[in-house]
Amino acid sequence: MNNLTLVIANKNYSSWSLRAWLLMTQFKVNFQEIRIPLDTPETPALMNQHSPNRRVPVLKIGKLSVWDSLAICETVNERFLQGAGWPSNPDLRALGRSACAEMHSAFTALRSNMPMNCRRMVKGFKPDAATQADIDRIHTLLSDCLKQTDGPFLLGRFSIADAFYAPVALRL
Ligand SMILES: N[C@@H](CCC(=O)N[C@@H](CS)C(=O)NCC(=O)O)C(=O)O
Repeated sequence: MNNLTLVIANKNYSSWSLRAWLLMTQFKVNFQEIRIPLDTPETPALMNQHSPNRRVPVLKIGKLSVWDSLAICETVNERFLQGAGWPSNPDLRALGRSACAEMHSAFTALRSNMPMNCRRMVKGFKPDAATQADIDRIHTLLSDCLKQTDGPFLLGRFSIADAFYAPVALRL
């Protein structure tokens, strides 16, 4: 047993949770899952109990807590995947890391105007200019990644970059 627990919110709404969960599930890492429902009276106390920054996802490795989806994915890659979470080619790794960092620090219009909810279909949605600019940038970024290999995933084999951009595909 790895003594691993991933604390997440509902995967339908929490794109950051989904990213860590997808990586660990796709690579068949053995972990337990604790789900904290968002926006309930119990949410703040549960966040306090499980998360250093009162946000999810959090990965618990024994007594160690790792928070933030990107830190979790890198830690899982290093400790449990022997590096298989990134391509072996260093240029592709750098591209994937750039793409994930950009996901982390950008696309604010897309995130606020196109929230993740796989169960909901929106008819007649017209993105505003800022949202359209995010969509255009994502299209360019993903196309640039896909051009590098024969696929089938963004950088060839499934990688952390796919875990990071799957929720974006769901938003679109
Ligand atoms: N940058 C963080 C973002 C984490 C985040 O904002 N998580 C949201 C859920 S998607 C959260 O925990 N919100 C707390 C709350 O709504 O009470 C990451 O990548 O993990």
